[in-house]
Amino acid sequence: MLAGVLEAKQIKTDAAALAKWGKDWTNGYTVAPSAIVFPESNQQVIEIVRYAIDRGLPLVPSGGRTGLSGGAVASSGELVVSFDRMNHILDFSPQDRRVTCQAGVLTNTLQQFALDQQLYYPVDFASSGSSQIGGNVATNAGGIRVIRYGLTRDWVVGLRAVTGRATMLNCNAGLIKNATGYDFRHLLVGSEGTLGLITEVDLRLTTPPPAQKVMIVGIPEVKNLLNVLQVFSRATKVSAFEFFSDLALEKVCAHRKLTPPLRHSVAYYALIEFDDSDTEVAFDAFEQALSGGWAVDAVMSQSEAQAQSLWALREGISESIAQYTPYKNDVSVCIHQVPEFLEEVDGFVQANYPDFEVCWYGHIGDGNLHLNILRPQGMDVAEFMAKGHAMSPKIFAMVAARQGSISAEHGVGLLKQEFLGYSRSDEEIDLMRGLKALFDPHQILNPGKLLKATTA
Ligand code: S2G
Ligand code: ZN
Repeated sequence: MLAGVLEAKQIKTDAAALAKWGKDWTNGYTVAPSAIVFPESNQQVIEIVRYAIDRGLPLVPSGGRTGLSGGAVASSGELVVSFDRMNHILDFSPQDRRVTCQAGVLTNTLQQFALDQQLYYPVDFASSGSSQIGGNVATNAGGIRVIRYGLTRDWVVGLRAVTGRATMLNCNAGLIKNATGYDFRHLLVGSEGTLGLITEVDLRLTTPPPAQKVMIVGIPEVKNLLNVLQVFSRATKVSAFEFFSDLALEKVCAHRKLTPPLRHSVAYYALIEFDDSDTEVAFDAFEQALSGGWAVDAVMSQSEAQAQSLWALREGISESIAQYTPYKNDVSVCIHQVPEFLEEVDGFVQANYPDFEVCWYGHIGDGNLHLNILRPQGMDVAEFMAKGHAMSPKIFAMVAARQGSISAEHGVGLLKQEFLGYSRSDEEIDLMRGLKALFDPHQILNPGKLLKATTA
């Protein structure tokens, strides 16, 4: 296979490799790739695509394999293209404040590189130690500081990708301004490997923020989350505004043997991060929240170590509830709609699935809620997943009624593909199919992900 293109060490077909590189963090799918290849250059990626075209062989791009919608799952003999060996930082321009990474560079390697240049790459999330920048771009990863710094898309100033025509696209090449027609860079960002295999990314960097403070505020009623968001956003330069329910906190404290942050438990907690210089006004903001009856208690970090321990209460949720094989939804609505949407979902689940526990957490600051239903003790995983899948259309109808998104940051992949119509119109999906046919005329790029596969 691919003799003359790849060396033997760049091809794996053993069962352990197929099992490892044939999936991501999404469970419940068959994992059955035909082989894993590890290109080391753009030219090798082009040759792999050409090889796949000649044989009608579907390709699945694979980065850090931290995806949560099955975007990197190979279930039916696909050839997995892993970017593990394309993991070099290729260029850095201090004047442009721009770095060029191969797709396989780990997110936190990029973050550290930026800090070493006295600059900052602000997109961050719990999986940044494993995720690769190519996958972050392919899913337009969001994370915990979108409220201040935006999403991955906002930092991509150029990229190279191999289309399904085995052609290399060099999109925008790091320019800040470029008014020369359709910007394919932004088409490829968030395309989940279905329009092109991203091989290199040009990212702009910014000035590192000043020292940050973290506050956890106890909020008894969900409707007051937004009052607290507003009073802190007015008073401080908010870097993050996360939230989690008392159930989520209970699971993290139990799993990681941590102490709850406040004296008494409360229905919801907001984790707020802001510039250290705003400490005084943050206290004033909290006083306002207290006198408004919106908040009941709070704790503020007094050191970087304490800030990290408060963050651990939020970032540890996903790992702490994994043992309950949660049925996950990652949805977004406009910020003002969050409280009544959350209460509508709660009411629906309690009325129709009384044995389901709803574990809420997420990025309230950008309208993104992670709705995780914990599997009831003793319920079979398959039965639970089937019930979750049957429940999702009802949840998505509530999302659609608010013109929200059925996938805020985790992507569509396999998991949300059949529900795409709750967030995108028939006309839009038809146009997406047209783009897919143009960029991938042989239907070999991650077929069946994002859009239902059509017979080629
Ligand atoms: C988060 C991580 C994945 C999940 O914690 O913000 O995006 O849903 C999630 O558990
Ligand atoms: Zn998230």
